[in-house]
Amino acid sequence: LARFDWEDPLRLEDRLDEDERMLRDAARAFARDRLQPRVTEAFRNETVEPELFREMGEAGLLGVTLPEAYGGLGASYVTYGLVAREIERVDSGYRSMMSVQSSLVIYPIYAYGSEAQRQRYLPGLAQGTLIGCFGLTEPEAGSDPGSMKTRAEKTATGYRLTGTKTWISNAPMADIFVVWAKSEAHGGKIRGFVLEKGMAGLSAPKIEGKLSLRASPTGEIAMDGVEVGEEALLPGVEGLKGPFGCLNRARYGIAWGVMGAAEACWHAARSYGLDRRQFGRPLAATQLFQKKLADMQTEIALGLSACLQVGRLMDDARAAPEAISLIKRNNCGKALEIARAARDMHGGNGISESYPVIRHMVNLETVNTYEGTHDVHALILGRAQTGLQAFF
Ligand code: TGC
Ligand code: FAD
Repeated sequence: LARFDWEDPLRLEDRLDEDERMLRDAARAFARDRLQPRVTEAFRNETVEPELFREMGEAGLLGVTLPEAYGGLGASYVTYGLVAREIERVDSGYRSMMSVQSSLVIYPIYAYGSEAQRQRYLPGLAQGTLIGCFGLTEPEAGSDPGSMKTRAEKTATGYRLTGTKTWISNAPMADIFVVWAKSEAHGGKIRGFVLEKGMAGLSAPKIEGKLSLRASPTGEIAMDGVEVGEEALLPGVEGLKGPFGCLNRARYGIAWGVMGAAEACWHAARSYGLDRRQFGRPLAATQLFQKKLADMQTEIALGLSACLQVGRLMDDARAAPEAISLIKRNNCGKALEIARAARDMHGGNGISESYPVIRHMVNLETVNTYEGTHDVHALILGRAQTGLQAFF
């Protein structure tokens, strides 16, 4: 009879190659040794540690898919997903730092940037000596980024940017700002610009009072007539497909990442149920408890399997954005349900920072919302199968 591995019921491990396993193991060790010891304090106090980017960069975790010529590892999208899963096993905020840097800053500069922009920014971003952020969302344009108000006006030597971005991960400590604006010189089309910390009129105040994702800094980007040269424009893309090309990659990584957070909650609930005794026996000996563990195991195994399939399609340049919406939406929703159940299964202890479950639970509320809300991805999938758009 084939052996059943309760932690890997569908034998995901067998479907990975040697390099993927090796880089996954390195990310797991990094997460265990460098992130796990910091997370409780970082979440409690919203500690901002820019040096964490340098440590992630040294470990090769920031430019996983970036070609080696620019300082990356040149590895597969499957590897990128495996790394996201290991980091988010510790905390969604740490994965957020990594995925913004990789998919939302390094990727657009690599894919849409000039050779001069690539040379100037990519090695530092991959090493983590430069920190990047991505400004798409605005106070009045969240799910509907096409209605953004940020404008780029033409000047004699370049552009003048005016507008406000909000809810921007990494912004308060960023050196590099990839921002999207409607450019009058390009018929009002959305274009990408790379701004640098210290430019006149540019500021990035921290958003206070977050009760979720507290280990990851979030801010606004205020652009009050920021003057940039022609060299700040990303020349290789125009229209919403620019930012969406980046979001496809980040959403894909999130689908893997949230499975890491869900696994952490599942394992914690299992251990707790084996140790904790009520009514004269372990909680894990009750039918209700076992059913919840079985549901968690099933959803995580299916979610990871779907991630691997989409990852293989990505590496083959055959992953449709809607396939990414499907796994982003479903895996975030399932991970949130799993975290809520695990929190409940810990009883009163489940609300304490001594256990990881409530931290994962409140983090996953953000992850279910950003990069396209759960319902917005439903509308993307609904449109794809009916041909009818239901956004408005
Ligand atoms: P729509 O008419 O659908 O499309 C406009 C143009 O964009 C193209 N496009 C895509 N291209 C590539 N990949 C995709 N996924 C694409 N989706 C759309 C499309 O082909 C079209 O191109 P063209 O050349 O024909 O003009 O646009 P719409 O305005 O109707 O869009 C609606 C909707 C809901 C699909 C979209 O706006 C959406 O996905 N909204 C969600 C917004 C979102 O995800 N924001 C994320 C902000 S960044 C973030 O949250 C980072 S958190 C990171 C962290 O901390 O980890
Ligand atoms: P809204 O769009 O106002 O949505 C509110 C509610 O209405 C949701 O439930 C939504 O599903 C629903 N809704 C919206 N439209 C429809 C519709 N047509 N039909 C039915 N229901 C609808 N953005 C960036 O650009 N860069 C970042 O780095 C970044 N980091 C973030 C970090 C954090 C911690 C958070 C919380 C957000 C971050 N975001 C970032 C912003 C994020 O992408 C947006 O919050 C998200 O896209 C939703 O936009 P919104 O908050 O304006 O909500």
